Amino acid sequence: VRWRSPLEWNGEGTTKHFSEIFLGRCFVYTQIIRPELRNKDCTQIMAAFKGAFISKNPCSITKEDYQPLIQLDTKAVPCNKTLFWSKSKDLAHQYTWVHGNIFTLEDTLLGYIADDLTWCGDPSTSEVNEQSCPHWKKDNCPNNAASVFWKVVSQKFAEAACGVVQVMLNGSLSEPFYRNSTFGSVELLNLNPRKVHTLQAWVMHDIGGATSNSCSGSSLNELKLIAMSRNITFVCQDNY
Ligand code: DVN
Repeated sequence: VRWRSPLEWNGEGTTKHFSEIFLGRCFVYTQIIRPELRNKDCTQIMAAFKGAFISKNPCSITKEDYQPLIQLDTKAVPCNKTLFWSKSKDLAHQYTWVHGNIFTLEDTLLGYIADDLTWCGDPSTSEVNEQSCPHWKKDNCPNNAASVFWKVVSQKFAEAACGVVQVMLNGSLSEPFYRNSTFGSVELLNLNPRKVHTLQAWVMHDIGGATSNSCSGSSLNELKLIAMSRNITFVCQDNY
């Protein structure tokens, strides 16, 4: 076995002051944003989060590593209030912030805490690695701590959805729907057709960009076919 020194990875290291930011966000969320969660134990949630990747090979994290964490987050989004997004993160979050009663993954506890953070461990220490972390593309390391986390929480978020679900897509791209994205490869395929009757796409275009009607294009048609094959009604609106 050749031990990798903690300097070798091509991605940014664990976010500085990771633990303080984690706990701060957890307390903001559970005490202020959703006071009905005020009895959650943020120290326990952080211990479960770190337990998934601390002292492990940072390219060999498994979905099972995150199960103890997932079991601590029990609050599901109400029916008809789930918003997925792909290549439209800022607009989607501005929308849910203004709207107040529709939720992206990053408006739920674990998504809120982890949004825009970087984290990884190293087998030789029980600390986080602040020097560098595997980059999901550049290091040929698909099973890194962050990618596996987002896959697990995205899957759970999609499985829990019910009623009509929304997805905001970026109509200024040639492929607003991209099959290999998290939305295309995880969330779409984990919607439960017995609970989700309709998928509604909002295809947003850059203001001042070329006018287009992406809903009638081939990329959205691919999404429509996948939804229909799963017995989910598909509706699409340009520039909702
Ligand atoms: O519905 C949302 C939300 O619920 C989320 O968890 O999944 C959906 C968004 O993911 P997406 O469809 O892949 O959307 P994007 O815009 O392609 O990716 C969002 C971000 O995640 C990007 O910053 C990606 O990094 P990048 O491409 O800019 O370097 C990043 N990302 C995507 N796939 C990833 C990943 N990061 C790590 N590992 C992956 N496998």
